[in-house]
Amino acid sequence: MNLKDLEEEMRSYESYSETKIPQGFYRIVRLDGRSFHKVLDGYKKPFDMSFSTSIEKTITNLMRDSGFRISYAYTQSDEISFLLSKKDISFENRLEKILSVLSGLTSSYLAMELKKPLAFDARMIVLPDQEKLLYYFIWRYSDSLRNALTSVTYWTLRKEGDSEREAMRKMYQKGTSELNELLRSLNGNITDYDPRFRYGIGFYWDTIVKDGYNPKKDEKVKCERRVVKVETELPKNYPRYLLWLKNILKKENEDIFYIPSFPYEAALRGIIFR
Ligand SMILES: Nc1nc2c(ncn2[C@@H]2O[C@H](COP(=O)(O)OP(=O)(O)OP(=O)(O)O)[C@@H](O)[C@H]2O)c(=O)[nH]1
Ligand SMILES: [Mg+2]
Repeated sequence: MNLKDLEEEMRSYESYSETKIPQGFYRIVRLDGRSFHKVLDGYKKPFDMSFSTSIEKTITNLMRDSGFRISYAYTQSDEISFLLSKKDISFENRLEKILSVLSGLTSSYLAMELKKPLAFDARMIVLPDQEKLLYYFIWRYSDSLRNALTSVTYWTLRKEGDSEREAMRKMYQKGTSELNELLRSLNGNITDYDPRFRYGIGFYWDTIVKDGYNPKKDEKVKCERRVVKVETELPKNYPRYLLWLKNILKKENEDIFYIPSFPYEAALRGIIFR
């Protein structure tokens, strides 16, 4: 027995280190803030613009500097979805590496912004085709609408003097249309809030042309630069969001060439799109 044997044996206990994501799939990493109800204690409820700006900076930094090729990112509440480009071959698709590095980087960027320790959990979503990829993003978008409606209704009840328990009781088991009704009866209006808090925020790549200078030839030149664009006013209904997303992903060569029909359409109807 020598040290090489020890190394080999010990490595054999790294049970998941060789777990790889199968090739040819769309990969999305979704991060969710751990116990953010505590981390964001003292921030404005239900929505805080400075927190939103911090998340915005965090995601922009991640897209620029993480070393991963991220085609699109979407955030709502305390969660972030990163779509990895099909051209991204970081860590040879090793699951543990991708999840831990992305969540570590995101946590440290945001911790620097908020000036306190925090963490994001991470999961990998592996999608078989472009149809399911688009469904995924509508799902998170509709979750954002529902979350926003729930938070606004809850905090409107609280402002009206209800205790935590009373507010929860009035909202118990209510669907989206009933919550909308309840909110209207309280003269609350979801459109009073910035669209980013209702629809979430999208991040994508764009190319801009800038004036530059070539010192060797002593002449003005045009330079192309890739920049991260932040969309804080996403389309206000899901068919238009789909179309918008399709165009963004097409520019990133993600092969999105058709808009699927959406079998969950009826289920989404309860959410009032404005
Ligand atoms: N004050 C404030 N809180 C926010 C804002 N956005 C998100 N949050 C908080 O983040 C929480 C996100 O929900 P969850 O992810 O289900 O709850 P969590 O506390 O992070 O718990 P786990 O994710 O299960 O660890 C919300 O319940 C809010 O408490 C904001 O703009 N302002
Ligand atoms: Mg959370």
